[in-house]
Amino acid sequence: MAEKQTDEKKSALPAKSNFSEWYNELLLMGEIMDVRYPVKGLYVWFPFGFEVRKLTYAIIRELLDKDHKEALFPLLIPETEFMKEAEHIKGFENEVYWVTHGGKNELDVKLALRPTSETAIYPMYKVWVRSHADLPIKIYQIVNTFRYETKHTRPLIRLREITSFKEAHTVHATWDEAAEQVREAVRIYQEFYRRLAIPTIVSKRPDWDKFPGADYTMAVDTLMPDNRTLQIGTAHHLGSNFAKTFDIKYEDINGEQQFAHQTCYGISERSIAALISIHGDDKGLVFPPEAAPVQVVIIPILFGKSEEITKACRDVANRLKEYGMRVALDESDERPGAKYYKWEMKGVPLRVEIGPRDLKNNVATIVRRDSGIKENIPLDNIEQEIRHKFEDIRKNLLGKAQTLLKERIFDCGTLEEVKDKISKGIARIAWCGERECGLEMENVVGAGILGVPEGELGRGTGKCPVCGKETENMAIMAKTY
Ligand code: A5A
Ligand code: ZN
Repeated sequence: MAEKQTDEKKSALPAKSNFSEWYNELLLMGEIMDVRYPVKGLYVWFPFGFEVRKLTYAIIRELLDKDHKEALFPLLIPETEFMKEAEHIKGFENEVYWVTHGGKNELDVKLALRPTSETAIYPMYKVWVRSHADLPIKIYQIVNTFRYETKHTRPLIRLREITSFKEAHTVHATWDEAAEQVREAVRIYQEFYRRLAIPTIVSKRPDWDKFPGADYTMAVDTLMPDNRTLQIGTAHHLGSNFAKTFDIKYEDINGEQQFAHQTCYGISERSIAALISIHGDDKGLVFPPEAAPVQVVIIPILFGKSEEITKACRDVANRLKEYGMRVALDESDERPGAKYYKWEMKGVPLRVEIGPRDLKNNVATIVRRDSGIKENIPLDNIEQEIRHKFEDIRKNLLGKAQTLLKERIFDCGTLEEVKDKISKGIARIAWCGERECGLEMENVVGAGILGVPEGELGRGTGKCPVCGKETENMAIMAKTY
């Protein structure tokens, strides 16, 4: 497949300003996902894309492994368990795929393909939780889940088989401890996205948009290049709603039986959709070094003294590899220009060129993918020099993305203004917090309220555009994926 593509005349990547076409073409040319699988909403990871997934998920694993345990629960959920929590069923029943037959035999109890795993995990939590000494429990799994999505499906963004669903499920003694865990989950996701140089906005979802069965939902959103927001993570306080339906009880210090309190939080390959979309440019993929399958590509610039240059390039490649970097040395017969093009498409953060003049001065020429800036660095301590550049690159990518986000948040005084601005980004407007007002605002604008964001963004003064009440809460509204 990869070979075949290079044989054919290369078609150019559409400009990023044409986001939808750019995105689809980039997934193929960058060898992230193949969209030609013959089932709607199901896509195939190319090996290169899967490498990006591995590196990205290594970060979330690292963050969770500090105080969570990884486990693995079954894909199939018996209808009898699935149907226990009324709100949860209402939220998911139209999205569930059912297994009804084993061979030619109809099953006595239908089996749901998990759309999410509360109802697979909580029957086991009922068995596992006995005493306050068993708490807290913090478990996560990374699995595929299935949702019969009826909105427009899109690779990495809205899937019917979510292939990389990281879901954590925690159990606590008290409601307050669970609330603290929700905050902790949000902090973990913020750190995860900081490492990927993706700016985020955290907000509490309005009541009508919370997770089915939750007391409340905290969401992490980012703004995509086409000015729509993408929800790239959520953390839910489940109260004791599921504990009551699944009978998850613990004996407290006084020997009394108490219902447990729970949280769950999840991310998916939407994290990779955001990574690619936010950093990519007209030349292709751009990765922060931590997520880059190839971090450094070395390109020999051969004029005359080829042997010496070849030797120097191989030497640098080995040194960087030994230093722990992911390195490609491109010794193919292609011309340097063609090599640049190819590795730029692949998002390699740093290109190292070594030519006769560089060698004479004992330097290498490095070119950054994020900024295009070219400079000479001494060969003697090239490892440390490059390592420092990596951190600069991540910071620069995050800074650029943050600026682009800030420029697209618009303060609005009226719903008319919101309507006007919403095609350009996120609209910020006072909201009294009442359900009726919120629903009316959504109605008039034709877009959703994401919530009242945490921090500065959510604070201000103004009058609710529906009831006119003075408020200090600012809500954000946006077109969403
Ligand atoms: N059990 C909880 C964690 C849960 O299922 N929450 S959730 O429904 O909000 O999903 C978690 C995250 O998965 C969402 O915030 C979103 O980023 C992602 N997600 C949800 N549906 C998706 C889909 N069809 N395709 C890709 N990602 C999806
Ligand atoms: Zn109001």
